[in-house]
Amino acid sequence: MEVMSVLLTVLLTIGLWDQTNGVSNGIGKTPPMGWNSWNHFACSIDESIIRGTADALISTGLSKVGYEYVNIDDCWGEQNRDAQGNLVARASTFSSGIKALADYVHSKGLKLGIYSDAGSYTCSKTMPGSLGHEEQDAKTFASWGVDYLKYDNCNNGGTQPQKRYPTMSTALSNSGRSIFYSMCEWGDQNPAKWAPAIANSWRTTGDIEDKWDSITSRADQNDQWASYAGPGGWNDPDMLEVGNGGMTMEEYRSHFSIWALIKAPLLIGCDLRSASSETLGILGNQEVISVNQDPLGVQGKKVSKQGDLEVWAGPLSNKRVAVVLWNRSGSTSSITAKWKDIGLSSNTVVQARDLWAHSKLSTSLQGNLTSSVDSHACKMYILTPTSS
Ligand SMILES: *[C@@H]1O[C@H](CO)[C@@H](O)[C@H](O)[C@H]1NC(C)=O
Ligand SMILES: *[C@H]1O[C@H](CO)[C@@H](O)[C@H](O)[C@H]1NC(C)=O
Repeated sequence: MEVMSVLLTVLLTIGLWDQTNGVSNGIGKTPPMGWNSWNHFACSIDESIIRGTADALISTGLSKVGYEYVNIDDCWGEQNRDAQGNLVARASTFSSGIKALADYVHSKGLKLGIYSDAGSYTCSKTMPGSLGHEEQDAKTFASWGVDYLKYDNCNNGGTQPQKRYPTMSTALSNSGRSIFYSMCEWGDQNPAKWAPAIANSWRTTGDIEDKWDSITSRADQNDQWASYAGPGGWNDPDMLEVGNGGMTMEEYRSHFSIWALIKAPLLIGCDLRSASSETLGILGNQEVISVNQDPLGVQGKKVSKQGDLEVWAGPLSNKRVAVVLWNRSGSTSSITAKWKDIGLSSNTVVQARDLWAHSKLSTSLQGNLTSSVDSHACKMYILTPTSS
């Protein structure tokens, strides 16, 4: 036992072990950032889309602001396993194979993600799931150079997720490669309560849609689990819809701001090869991204609400506070964030920086921050105390 405690002390001292959230695979210290094929392409994917997206992450500059994962969702494989029981890339759409794709993505300094399902078939039913094949499939993914696994929940035979998801976690740990483990069981059995020990992220909701009501409801459902998130393990209210065309730019700005504040994975879901400059302007806002990637890793929460006028906030490193004033109503309104609601003492004086205007407010503030906010829009700030 003495040996163990000495070893633990050494690990703690050199930083190889910490008691933050998450399966102890050492990854996901900040929420993952990247792209996933599902929200825009669903099953209509092929290797040229994946390569083109990797190219676009570089050419748009998005890789420089932190987006690194290129994640293939459902429909990448053949209907049947090969004679040895291995998953096989679909010959008609991924003829070069997943290893070649991983090599290409890695050559750009990016990482490759893949998808499977904790059931007999994936959700599309076009390919096998990994239930009962966890060790073999995890080894296959590792041998291909995969860096991220999204693990879905269809066709599961009615077995509880607490029985099915740890098996893949162990298999990934035994695979010989660091693979981000993204559980996608849609919030069944309140995964925030048990997934932090086995996964790097867990969905808290059903699938997102490119609609305002979907964004607001997913944000609210995810909010109740805020205290369970932290470095190494994150609540996941599902991937971004920014740029897919179903909402206004103000609505997309709100969607992105709230996802950043609540430390959600920032996984782009549009076709980046043809994204507009407005879309890229939202996704590429480094000041908003800095809130998401802040090393403190505390999920922001809804802290006050008057009708459809809401204040969301959370602490950042260096005693700073991130605040979103969010107007969910049908008309422009004034919204006030009060210090007592956002974790500042009443005598604290702050400088406020507007993360969308990219400017500091001209006067310092004490007690509250009040601003007019358009319908379905938000304002987002970082408050830096100058005295208290
Ligand atoms: C906000 O603070 C200002 C300046 O301290 C004060 O005059 C104002 O009444 C406050 N507004 C609200 C809504 O608390
Ligand atoms: C929120 O913004 C909308 C659209 O501009 C506006 O019509 C509405 O009045 C605002 N909400 C409130 C409570 O003022």
